[in-house]
Amino acid sequence: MGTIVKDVTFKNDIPKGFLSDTHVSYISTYGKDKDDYEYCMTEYLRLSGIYWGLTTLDLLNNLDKLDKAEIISFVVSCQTDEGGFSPSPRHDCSILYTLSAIQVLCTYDQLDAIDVNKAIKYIASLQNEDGSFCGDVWGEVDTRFSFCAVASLALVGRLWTDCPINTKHCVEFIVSCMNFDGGFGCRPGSETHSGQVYCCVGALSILHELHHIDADLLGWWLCERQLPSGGLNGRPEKLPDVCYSWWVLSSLAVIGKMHWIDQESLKSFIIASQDPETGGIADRPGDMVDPFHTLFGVAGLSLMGQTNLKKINPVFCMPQYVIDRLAINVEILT
Ligand code: GRG
Ligand code: ZN
Repeated sequence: MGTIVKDVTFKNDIPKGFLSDTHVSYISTYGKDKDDYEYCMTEYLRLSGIYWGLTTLDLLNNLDKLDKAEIISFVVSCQTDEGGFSPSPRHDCSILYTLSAIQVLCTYDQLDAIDVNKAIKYIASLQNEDGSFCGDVWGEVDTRFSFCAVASLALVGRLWTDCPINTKHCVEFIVSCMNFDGGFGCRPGSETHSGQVYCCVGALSILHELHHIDADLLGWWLCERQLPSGGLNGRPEKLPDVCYSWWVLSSLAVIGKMHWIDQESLKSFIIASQDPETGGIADRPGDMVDPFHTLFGVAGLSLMGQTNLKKINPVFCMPQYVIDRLAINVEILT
């Protein structure tokens, strides 16, 4: 007996093309009303929210719609005594928001606004003997945090010069999370998930250690994430979701296998997930839009060469011109 494929179908009234202007207005007005319910409820991830919105607007050639001085002073106010960044003032710091802070400041070319050395010490303090990283002082280990550490250090220029972490052990830990299907999980023995694949492939690409990957095996698992609707899921038996247009597609881009999926049908899935009235992109057609899925939809379209969008870097999920300005060279397989 065959397995039933879980997927979505499109209604008739889906948008026809990419609604660039509506996304600019959705992101640039998001958070203007500080009493808005959704805005208040997302305080615990604000700094990453700023990175999502700022990157989307930059890709859409509208970075000037945001108040640069206000954003930089907010980022500065999130650096804690430990050196890491919290999502909002008075929250706990973690390596996740530390990466977001560094990404925002790199895009604005304003790293000097914060105490970079203190942030670097914080990141290094989270590495364990086996090379893995904790996300914060509470001790959870996850390959997401390995990516955050490696990406942050590369962005501040401390991965190749005066590096404060053990990169050999860092690579060994990531490789120990590789599975029989070519993919990666959170920790050794954990199930492969596209989000973790993005993190591990990205960290190995920054470190120029992609030879550890079996690109044919991983490419096969990644391209099997595409469903008849054109959308991609995060692992077998799951529904498609626009954010996997980033986690899966960027991983395929890094291992040189983006042509293994049907890009036209993926574009249609992202286009169908836009809301023409509010602007923004949802996880799938008909759902509520949010800044997270808006970034990853726009970023996916940028990777697939959508016109009038800035080019994105598949590893850092930041505009390529920022990565070029920092002279960072990631490894990409061809
Ligand atoms: C610079 C873009 C960027 C990110 C920083 C934190 C991080 C590094 C990456 C996160 C990667 C990740 C784990 C993404 C997955 C997010 C997600 C949609 C999780 C939901 O997982 P499930 O299993 O959902 O609950 P599914 O789709 O499988 O039903
Ligand atoms: Zn999602």
